[in-house]
Amino acid sequence: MPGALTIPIERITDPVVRRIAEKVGKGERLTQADGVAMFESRDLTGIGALADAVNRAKHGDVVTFASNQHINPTNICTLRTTCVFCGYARLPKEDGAYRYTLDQIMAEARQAKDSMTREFHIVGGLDMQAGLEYYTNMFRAIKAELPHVHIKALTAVEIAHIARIEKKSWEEVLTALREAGLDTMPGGGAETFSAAVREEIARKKLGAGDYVGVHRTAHKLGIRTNTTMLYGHVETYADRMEHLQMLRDLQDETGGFLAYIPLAYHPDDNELGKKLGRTGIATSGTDDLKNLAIGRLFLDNVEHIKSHWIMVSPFLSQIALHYGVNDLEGTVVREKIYHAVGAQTPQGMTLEALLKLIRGAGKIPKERDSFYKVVREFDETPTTGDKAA
Ligand code: V47
Ligand code: SF4
Repeated sequence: MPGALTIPIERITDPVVRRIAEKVGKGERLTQADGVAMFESRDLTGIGALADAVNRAKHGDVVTFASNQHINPTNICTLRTTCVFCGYARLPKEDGAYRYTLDQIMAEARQAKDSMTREFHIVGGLDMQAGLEYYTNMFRAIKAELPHVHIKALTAVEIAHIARIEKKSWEEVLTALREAGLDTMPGGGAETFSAAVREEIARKKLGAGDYVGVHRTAHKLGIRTNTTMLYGHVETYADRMEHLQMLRDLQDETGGFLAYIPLAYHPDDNELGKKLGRTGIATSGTDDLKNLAIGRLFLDNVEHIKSHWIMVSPFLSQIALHYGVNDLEGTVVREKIYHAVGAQTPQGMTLEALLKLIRGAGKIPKERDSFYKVVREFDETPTTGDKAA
């Protein structure tokens, strides 16, 4: 259960992190410089212990997850050649390009009928043929057949794309989508906000100000959203903190973010990976854990920090439950975007495997809905770790 915040000062060896811990203890907000100092510090366990203390004060030992199914309606994308980190997108006539018809979407969606899926996570490319009607028809059809499934769909970048091709405002597009069944929005498309980084990895993508602007518009309409940061490519620690500052500022203004999910860059099968000469896993376990822990500490106004096990492996996500994380990307059915860039993880996880992972960390698993309301508790008391054979 949530409780008082106790700063684990004795577990922190780096004096710089100790000073940051004292600020946290006094309820003072961290600065971007504090964040950079933590990224530079070698005291991973100290930073983790601090993030864990803050997380426990908010969520106790409870770790939530949702049962969701990914649907990627089209991989055709006008930014295919300029988002150099992306391995998923295709040009319209390129091999492997696809755009699902409504029937194909419904065939995928119907898999949720006899399953525990409560959420569809629907994102795709910036396809000139996928305008407002394509998505409003899709959402209406899904809600007509599967009214109990929540629709978390379309990144800020996709919203802005639809608005541009339809010559409508973001507000008009979001309002029409909501009327058709959109419930919340995912956090993709943020990448790293720094203009210099964007110029290098996503030259033509919606800029930081507009990403924030679309989310602000959604929040003002009452549409809650998630947010992300892509890390581990060409960005600096200062870039990461500038990014988190923009997210914290918007959250101060609107309170509309549900969760923050740092996304570890994967270098396979994309131009950027080739340019950087990297393959396999680009980030390190240390950096993955720091991104989660620093997200927890700096984003003091965002309730939920989610680890995306598909990107960082189930085992690292399990350890992350002691580094400030209170939520795991859920059972997930058929993930495609990261598997296009070399993710070696499974494309989904069974409920049993997820429960084992959470319990193995000594935590209490609870299934949640898309607004983080607990919808299912599980009987057994958690173990404090794995049993020897
Ligand atoms: O914006 C693309 C990322 C994001 C690569 O809101 C890559 O609940 C790593 O945002 N290496 C889309 N990442 C996915 C996303 C997301 C995922 C899970 C949950 C939620 C949520 C949101 O995928 C893109 C981009 O940042 N991505 N290519 C790559 N090579
Ligand atoms: Fe298109 Fe998104 Fe890939 Fe960029 S990251 S090319 S916008 S699908």
